[in-house]
Amino acid sequence: MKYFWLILLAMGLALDVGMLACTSNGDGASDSDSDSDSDSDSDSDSDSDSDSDSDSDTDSDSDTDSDSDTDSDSDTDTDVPTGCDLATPMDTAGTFVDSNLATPDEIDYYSITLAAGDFVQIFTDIHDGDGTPELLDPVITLWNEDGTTLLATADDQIPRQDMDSELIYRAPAAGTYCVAIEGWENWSGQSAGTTTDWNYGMAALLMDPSQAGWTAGLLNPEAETNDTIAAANTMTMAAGTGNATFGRAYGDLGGATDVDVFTYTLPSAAVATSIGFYKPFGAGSSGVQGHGSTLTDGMVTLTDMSGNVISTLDVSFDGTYWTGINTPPDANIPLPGGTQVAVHFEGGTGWTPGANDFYVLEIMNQTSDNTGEVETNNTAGTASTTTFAANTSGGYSGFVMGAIDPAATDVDYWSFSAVAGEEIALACGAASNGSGLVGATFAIHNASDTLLQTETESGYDTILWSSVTGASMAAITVTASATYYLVISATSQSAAMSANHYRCGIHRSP
Ligand SMILES: [Ca+2]
Ligand SMILES: [Ca+2]
Ligand SMILES: [Ca+2]
Ligand SMILES: [Ca+2]
Repeated sequence: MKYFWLILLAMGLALDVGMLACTSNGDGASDSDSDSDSDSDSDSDSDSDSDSDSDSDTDSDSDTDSDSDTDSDSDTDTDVPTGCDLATPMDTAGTFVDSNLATPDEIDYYSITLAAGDFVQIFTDIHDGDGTPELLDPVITLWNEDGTTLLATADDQIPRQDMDSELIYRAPAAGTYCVAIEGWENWSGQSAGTTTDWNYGMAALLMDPSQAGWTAGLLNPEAETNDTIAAANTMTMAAGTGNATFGRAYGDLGGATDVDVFTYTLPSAAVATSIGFYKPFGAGSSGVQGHGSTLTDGMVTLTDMSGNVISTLDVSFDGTYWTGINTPPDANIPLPGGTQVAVHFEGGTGWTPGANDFYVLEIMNQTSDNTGEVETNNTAGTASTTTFAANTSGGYSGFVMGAIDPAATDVDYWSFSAVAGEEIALACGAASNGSGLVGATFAIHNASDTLLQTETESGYDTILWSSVTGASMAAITVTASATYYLVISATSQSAAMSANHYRCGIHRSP
């Protein structure tokens, strides 16, 4: 896509984990360059970091392959839009194909062979290191062998890092599958321009822990039967920066009663765990727009090892959580280091079994978190203090978290200073962060403790006061340099789970 999202965040923690996956891209066929260029790894640490725009970090992959090869060598693919019947075979071992589109409307076709149940990650790398601006915004589409049935479409990663695309697919049956690469303009039917230097790299990597190229510990495929805590699959985890750990749990639902349970232990330095849906559902969709998974609704339940429910998220992948991004909510649960927990995945409310109900969960154990509250802070005079740091948008961001305990009684005040003329944007979540708080209300008061603006969380909708598209309310522009208060309360606590936290990011723009 051609635009960037401005995402204001409720979490300020820097996860520092190189999430994504395969480190390899392996020095592919084409050239010597060893580019094990990061591309995938590293980048998604993203969405946590403080600032506003998650897309900011175009990080890493850039380094890419030193290779100066202007790709001439490997342009072996068909290079003509003849379709899947003339696709160039490629492996699923991560061997990098380095090629280009010769004309704006060209589509390159490749074929891969998969066994039934195989998960594969297909990804592009437009940073080929030749020193010229890379203008191709690649779209990956996946087809059946003869190109008659569209199985999945992937544009950008979500959250967006750059223009590269990435797709995870589970093969429901053994066979040959056809992968097409083309420019976004061509795919979307827009003017394709006149650029001819549309280089790209792309690879396919089987999501098998024994497959070289993956970060050790990252991949945790399910192994049935895993329907109970006693029979759960024990996750390995990959090591992140600063003792953080992360891993992917993935599988498919084999019928209406299937539950897949994975267990893991937070490292001793951890202070929180985060469970989110991987990009197959990042576009808020099932089917072709959801990487080809037919799963429409998924429910994640986090329990202790005795089965006591800490948190539940029951989401529709076709839901809209805010129109700017449509990403299903993540559970971001404060938990002590060393805690052992179980994640239960099953179909969500409204789901009926489909032909290929696969899922990928991303789990991160974090060693830093938003600033915690100090009770008692139920009045303006006893407010907890918000700490701000400069953000990448030229303003300041402060991230806070706390619990409303007991609900309907506890009130949390957070104080902060703002300068006349500053715009105050707010991003908050309780239920949308996996909390059982019902009717969580977020308000800004002025120095006289007079209400300026308030909003109550509904379902998993994001509280977002901002000028960005899809915001729930407008940001506030303050007219006096003074102390202000963020005030949080809740109607009640869900009896179905114990988590009672909230998180907020306050973003001040001069
Ligand atoms: Ca299963
Ligand atoms: Ca199962
Ligand atoms: Ca509190
Ligand atoms: Ca309080």
